[in-house]
Amino acid sequence: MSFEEVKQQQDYNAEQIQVLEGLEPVRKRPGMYIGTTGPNGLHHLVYEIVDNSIDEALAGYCKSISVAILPDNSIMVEDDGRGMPVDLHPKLKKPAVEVIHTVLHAGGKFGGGGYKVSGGLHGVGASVVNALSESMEVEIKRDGKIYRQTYSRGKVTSELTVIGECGKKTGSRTIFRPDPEIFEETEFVFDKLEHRLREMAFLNKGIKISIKDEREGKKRNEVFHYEGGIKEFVKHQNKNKESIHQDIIYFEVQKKEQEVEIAMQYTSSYNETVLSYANNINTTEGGSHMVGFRSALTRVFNDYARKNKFIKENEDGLAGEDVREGLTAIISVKLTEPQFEGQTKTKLGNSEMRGFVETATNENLTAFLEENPQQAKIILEKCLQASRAREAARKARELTRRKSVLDSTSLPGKLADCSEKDPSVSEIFLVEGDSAGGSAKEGRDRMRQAILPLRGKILNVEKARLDRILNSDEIKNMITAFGCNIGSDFNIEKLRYHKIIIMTDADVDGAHIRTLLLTFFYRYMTPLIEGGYVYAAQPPLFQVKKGKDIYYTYSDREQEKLLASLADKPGKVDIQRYKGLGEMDAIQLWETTMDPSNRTLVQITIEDVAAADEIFTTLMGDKVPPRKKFIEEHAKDALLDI
Ligand code: 0RA
Repeated sequence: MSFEEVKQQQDYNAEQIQVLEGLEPVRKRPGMYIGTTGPNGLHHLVYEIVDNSIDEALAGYCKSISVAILPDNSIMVEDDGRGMPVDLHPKLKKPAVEVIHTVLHAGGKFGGGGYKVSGGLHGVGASVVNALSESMEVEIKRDGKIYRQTYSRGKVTSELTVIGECGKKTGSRTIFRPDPEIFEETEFVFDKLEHRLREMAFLNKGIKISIKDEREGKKRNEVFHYEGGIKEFVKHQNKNKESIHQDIIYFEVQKKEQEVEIAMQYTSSYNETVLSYANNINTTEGGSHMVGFRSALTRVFNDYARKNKFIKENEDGLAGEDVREGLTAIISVKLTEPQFEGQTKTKLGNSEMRGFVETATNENLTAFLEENPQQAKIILEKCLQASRAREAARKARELTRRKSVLDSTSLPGKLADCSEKDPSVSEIFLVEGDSAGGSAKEGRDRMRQAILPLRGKILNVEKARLDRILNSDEIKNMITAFGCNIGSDFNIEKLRYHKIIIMTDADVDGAHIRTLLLTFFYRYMTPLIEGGYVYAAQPPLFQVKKGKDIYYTYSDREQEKLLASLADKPGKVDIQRYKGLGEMDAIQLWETTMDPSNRTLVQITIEDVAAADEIFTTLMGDKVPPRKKFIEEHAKDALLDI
C-alpha cells in the first residue's frame, strides 16, 4: 500500500469506530465537548445550532434566522437556507442529515467552500447537541418536500420521512430539549441568548436574526438586523459615551482565504474598549490580529503627527496606550483554518494574520486621516493629551515610589496584615467603614486573614486619569497591600493574597462601593478579575432567635423558609434585620461571614467584557439618563450581577 492508501485506510477505520461508538463519549464527558454542563454549556447548545445557519448565510444562501424559546423550554432554530442535505451518504448509506446528527464531527464534511464559523471555540456541531438533548427533531424544506426526522440522546428515534409539500420554499428547522440528566439547570436565560445573537447580527452584516421567548409570563421578542455590521456595533458600544469626532472609521479588506473588518471611533472616556473576533468568536485573549492592529495604530498616528507637525522632531512619539485612550473598536477577522490558543482558547494564533491586519490598518487608517483632517486633528489632540497625562502620572508615580508609598515593604498603616506569607492561603477583606473594620480585625483568623478598612466612597476611576487615581489614599492602600502594582506595570506573580474579599453592607451604598471597587479592579488590575481572585462576602440579612437557638439567614427566601419551619413550635421568635456590618460584633461577623468553614463567597467573573463595560459605563460614566434608567430597572437586585 502507498502512504496515501494507508492513510485513507486509517481514516476509514477511524470513521467506522466513531460510528460504532455513536455519541456515548459525548454523554460520558460532556465537558470535553461543550466546556461545562453549567449555564454556559447549556446556552452553547443554541449557539452550535445557530452557527450552522450562520454558515449557510455566509455561504450566501440564507437571509433570516429565527430562534425561539418554546413554552416547554425547548429551543427552536429556523432558517431560510437551502435546507440540510438529505441525499444518502455514499459510505454509510444513510441520509446526510442523519449522519450530521449522529456522527461526531460529521457536519463539516457536507459544506462546500467558505469559512465555517462553527470551526471555533467548541465548534462541535449538531451531533453533540443531539447527544445532550432528551429530544430533538429536524424539519427540512427542499426540492418541494418537507422532511422530518427525530432523535433522542444521540440516537435516531424515527427514520427520515417526507411529511408534506412546501412548493418553492427551502430551509431548516431544529427543535431540541436539553437533557436534564446532563445539565445542572435546563432553563434558558433570554438575556444571555439575546446578547450573543445581537453580537452575531453585528458581526455578520445583513443577516436578520430574531429571538422570541414564548414561555408563560416571559413573552418577549427582539429582531437584530444591521446593514452596517460592526459599524453599528461601535455605535451601540458608544451609546452611553460621548464620541469626540463625527465618523465611525470603517474598512474591510478581503483576500482569498482571509478577511478583516475594522470599525473604530474615539470617545471622551479614558478607557479602551477594543473587542476582537476571529470567525465570530470573541478572542478575549487577543492574538495576532490584535497585535497587527495595535502596531499599525501606533505607527499611523505617529507618522501622521510628525508629518503634520503635531509632534516636533526632537519630541518623544506617542505610545501605544496614548493612541488607544478612549478608543472603541471592533476587529473582526475571518479565516479558513483558525488556530485558537491560550488558557481559554480565545487567543488567535495564526501568525499570517498579524501582517495582514497591520497592512490593512496602515493603508486605510492613513487614508482616513488624510481625507478627514478636521477629525484627524481632534483625535490627535486627544492622543497628545493622553501622552502628557501619562508623563505626569509617571512623574507622580516616581515621586511616590521614592517616598516608597507604593513599595510593598512599607504596608499601609490601616492594614491589619495576616502572619501567613504564602499568598495561596492568604486572604484580604476590604471592609466598608472603620467600625466594621474594627470588628473584622478582632474576629478574624490572624494567621490567614488580613483586613483593610475602606473609609466611605472610593474614587470613581471611570472619571479620573491615572495621575489623580494615584493620589487617592484608599487606592494607594489597596495597591500596596495587594503588592502587584497597576495598569501596564501590573504583575500577578506579586499578588500577596489569592482571595480578595469585598465585604460591604447589604444595601444600596454597599452595592455602590462594591461597584466602584470592581470598576477599579476591572480597569487597572484586570487579571485579578480574570484570574478569579476577587470575591464578594455574603453577610446575613437576618438573625432569628428562638429560645437558646440562634439562626442566620442570607436571603428573603431563606428567611421565609426558616420562619415557616419554626412556626409550629411553641415559643417566641425574635427577628433582627441587619442594616449593616457594623451591627454585628466580632464573633457574629466571624461566624456568619468570615469563617471559611461556614461562609458563602460569590466569585466575581467577567463573562463578557462588552457587557461588563456597558454596565460600568452606564453606572459610572458621564451621561446621566442611562444611569438613572439602569438603576431604576435594577433597583430590586441587591447585588450587581457582573
Ligand atoms: C451543506 C449543503 C447543503 C446545505 C447545508 C449544508 C445546510 C446546512 C444547514 C444547517 C442548518 N441550516 C442549514 N442549511 C443548509 C445543501 C447543498 C445543496 O443544496 O446543494
